[in-house]
Amino acid sequence: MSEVLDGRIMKGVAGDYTILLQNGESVLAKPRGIFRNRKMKPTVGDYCRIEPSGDPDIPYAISDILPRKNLLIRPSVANIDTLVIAISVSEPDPDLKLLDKLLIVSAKLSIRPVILLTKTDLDPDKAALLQKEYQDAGFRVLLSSKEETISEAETKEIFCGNTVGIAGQSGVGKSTLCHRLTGMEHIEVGDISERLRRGKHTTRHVELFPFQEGFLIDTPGFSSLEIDEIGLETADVIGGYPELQKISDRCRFQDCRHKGELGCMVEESGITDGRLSRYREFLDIMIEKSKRYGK
Ligand SMILES: Nc1nc2c(ncn2[C@@H]2O[C@H](COP(=O)(O)OP(=O)(O)OP(=O)(O)O)[C@@H](O)[C@H]2O)c(=O)[nH]1
Ligand SMILES: [Mg+2]
Ligand SMILES: [Zn+2]
Repeated sequence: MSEVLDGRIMKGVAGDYTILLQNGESVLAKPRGIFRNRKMKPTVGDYCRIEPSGDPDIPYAISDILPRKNLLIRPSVANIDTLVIAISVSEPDPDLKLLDKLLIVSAKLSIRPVILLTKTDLDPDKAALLQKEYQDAGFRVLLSSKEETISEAETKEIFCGNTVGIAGQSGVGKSTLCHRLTGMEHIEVGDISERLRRGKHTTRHVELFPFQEGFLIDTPGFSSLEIDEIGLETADVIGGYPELQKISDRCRFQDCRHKGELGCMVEESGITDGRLSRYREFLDIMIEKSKRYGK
């Protein structure tokens, strides 16, 4: 009988996957052809079953992927409990549309969102404003700067026993945080290659690191994320706006979309002008999309 082992996918580069086994050992594996037929791609974060492959270079083959709790398309990660959405106050300027889109996706997949404002040293006033805007909306907001990162108590609360993905624009400091938390040297951070004068060091692969009895997943940065290309429906948009959800039953019409309808109580929600206009923009895009596809 062949030896079957259970593990978790930590990393996948050019079709070769690194699997962390229950005994703490990491091994290399290639997926069996069956996944291509099933149109299922092994994804970092997946729990899988492996068997010896007979190939000395890649000694194992992934024979099964266990049912997923959730699957995030961008970044591509499976089975996460929490998504840390990293956004810098400056360099690069905060992309609040991207932040709101990731909040919508998290709500849809029942993933707990945590907002991490980075580089607060570069503009403390802007950091305070953004922190207030998103805290008032109902989100957990953490801060980190050159001098200080998230506290030990926060680290415990967010990470302990959980699988936590970190996502956000390129250059906001995702890898810097992973590096500071885990102390692992091989995480790719901008500074390292600056020293080698090779220009900016961008993370190219999703990678999972054991951390705090759970896992931390570093991901490559976004350039763009289109609201109508990530498997969302019109009704999902409001999920990113808890302050609007709270007042929905006070509006005159039960199906009020808070777009200026008669008797809409949107002003009681305390939503900021910026968040309201982003909500309305996303809703319009999704309504247009559903018209195009006739549903
Ligand atoms: N001033 C300041 N710079 C920071 C801070 N955190 C990270 N940086 C710098 O920002 C640059 C980018 O950091 P990375 O951690 O590589 O960013 P990333 O989000 O992983 O970027 P990608 O891998 O491209 O997605 C590096 O030069 C860091 O040193 C911070 O809190 N303050
Ligand atoms: Mg990175
Ligand atoms: Zn309304």
